[in-house]
Amino acid sequence: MNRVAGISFRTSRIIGRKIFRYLRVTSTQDKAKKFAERGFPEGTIVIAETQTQGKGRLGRRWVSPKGGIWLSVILRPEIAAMEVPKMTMIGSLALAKAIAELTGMEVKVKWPNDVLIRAIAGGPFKKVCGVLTEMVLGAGRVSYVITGLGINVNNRIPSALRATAISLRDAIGRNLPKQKLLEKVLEKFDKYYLDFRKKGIAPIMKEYKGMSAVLDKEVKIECADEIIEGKALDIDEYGALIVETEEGKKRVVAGDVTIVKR
Ligand code: BT5
Repeated sequence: MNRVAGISFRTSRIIGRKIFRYLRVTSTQDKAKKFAERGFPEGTIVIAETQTQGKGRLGRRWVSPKGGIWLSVILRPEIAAMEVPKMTMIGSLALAKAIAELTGMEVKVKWPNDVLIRAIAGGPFKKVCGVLTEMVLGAGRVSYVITGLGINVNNRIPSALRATAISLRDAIGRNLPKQKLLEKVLEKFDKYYLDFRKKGIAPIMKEYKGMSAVLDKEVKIECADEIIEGKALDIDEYGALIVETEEGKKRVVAGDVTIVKR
């Protein structure tokens, strides 16, 4: 049983069985990687009050001031490299379900790694969480995976990001108890991760698609070397987005999605 500030995680069987807490780190991803290299078990978590070099995808910065939840989970799934995006889906779904259950808000997942909420009914959905999955390969297979979860809880959002980003406090109008949310997120992550190990990704994918902000929408996707426009049709079993474009169906494995208003 792990204790975090007096709260017991009785429900968490794998995820959160060891928790390392820090006031300030460069990035919880890097700390978790060091622990993984030293052989720490699956489910080990690194959590920090602030990150000085919080990371997004493709070397982008993740703003991580006090008041948010910034954590990384060590995973050791027996999967091929092309299955690793499934860990991002598990993380996003766990975050979305935890927030929806605790706040009663409408929550959406935006492929591939965002969780969205909105402050007012009918208003725009904005990013409240981001997920970053990094993997390390050894002997031709996945040696371990670090899945990082960033949640804007009671932290201030810098003005430059306010058009697209939001905190739970901004949406609810009051501070949210961080411990309670953390416990819920770990409980959900544990549940979905165990489900994945037992039954594969299909049941998780079904729930993920049910909360999707992009499916059936006209989208523009900025990929590394091209921009793809079309209708988001489906997400396949490897977590790739299937888009109907003027040149036919395309399978997109990574990119930044904008929903195009028509
Ligand atoms: C992500 O990248 O969304 C992944 C974020 C993962 C953060 C967690 S925190 C714990 C762990 N340790 C880390 O160092 N990272 C993980 P991406 O989709 O590339 O989005 C990055 C973009 O989101 C930036 O370029 C900004 O535009 C925007 N952004 C930065 N900070 C934000 C924030 N706090 N909330 C919302 N949007 C933000």
